Amino acid sequence: MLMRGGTSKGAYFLAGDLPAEPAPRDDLLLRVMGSPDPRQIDGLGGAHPLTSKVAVVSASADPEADVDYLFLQVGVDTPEVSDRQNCGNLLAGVGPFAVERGLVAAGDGRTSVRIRMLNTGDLAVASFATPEGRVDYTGSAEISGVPGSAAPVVIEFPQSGSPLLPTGRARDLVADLPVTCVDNGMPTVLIAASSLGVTGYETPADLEADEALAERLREIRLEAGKLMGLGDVEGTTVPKLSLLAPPLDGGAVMTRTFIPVRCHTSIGVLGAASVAAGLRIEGGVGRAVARLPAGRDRVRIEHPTGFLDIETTLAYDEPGAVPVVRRTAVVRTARKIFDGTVFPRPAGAALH
Ligand code: NQM
Repeated sequence: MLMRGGTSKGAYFLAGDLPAEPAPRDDLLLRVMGSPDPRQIDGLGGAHPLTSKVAVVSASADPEADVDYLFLQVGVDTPEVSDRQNCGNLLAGVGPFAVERGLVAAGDGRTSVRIRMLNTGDLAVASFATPEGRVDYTGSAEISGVPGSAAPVVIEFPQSGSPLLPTGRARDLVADLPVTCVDNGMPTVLIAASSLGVTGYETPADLEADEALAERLREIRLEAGKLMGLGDVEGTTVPKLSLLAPPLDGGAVMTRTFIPVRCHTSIGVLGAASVAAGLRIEGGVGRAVARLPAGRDRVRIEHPTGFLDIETTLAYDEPGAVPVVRRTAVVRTARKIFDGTVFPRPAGAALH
């Protein structure tokens, strides 16, 4: 099934319909999406990392979850399929897909699906409208980056298993630049845009065209990846890099997020959750840039095409300690676009 999940689009599969072993599965998915090819002309992919995604869903053996969700990022112009990051946008389609495929019975009017996210091991609970036992995709919820409106999918993340500050510090000096390395579901490096000599209000296309910036970001990412315990991150999609600038439209902060080479046209859900929690860290680089709403858990993250509201509840075990994120919540929408049979490029077809 082809679905839009939040501001991304991907192919959703039942795990049982794909080879169980990663190597033949990934080979098949590359051929399904039309990769490697910058235009993905011979497959389902949309020629951008945000539209070259796969969700693999199955019934869960875990008593805490109804379904398991494995996210796979399929390279556009590289023959790579990676399970090293999660995707909170495709996550929005997982609950509806599970109901569509009969993995979860629709509730009376509304359905909640408990989802084990296999990439991180964390849990999410998605709830959405199911009048008369069917998923209703129509509704009045609007999210920035998607035209029109659709039914809201409310997603809650109970406490994440990973430490909020992977380096153990609120601020690190990486490639001679102050950064805050944070992980509230997505490893992300926060950097004040001004410290890189940009405003943070440029268009994604202008930022992507800046070769000196790209080289600087690459350097920062490789060093930050090691500090965050991710090892050699060359060729991987995490950590992401979020450039922060003061808000323009009443939010807490303006962002330009590199994922990690292309600049996001909006911002990822878990990326935004990580930014939202990271801004609130005492001594972090976001503190001087952001305008945080006093006494409120909801933080509005501005991005190139609008904003994303994230609720994070932080708890301090002792005053001054690194906080623990108790709960994160977000509203997304999803839509079934197409359901049918995909005909992958034949195996072994020569690529030039
Ligand atoms: O951060 C893009 C997206 C994402 C990931 C990326 C995402 C998230 O917008 O949860 O959703 O950061 O590669 O789909």
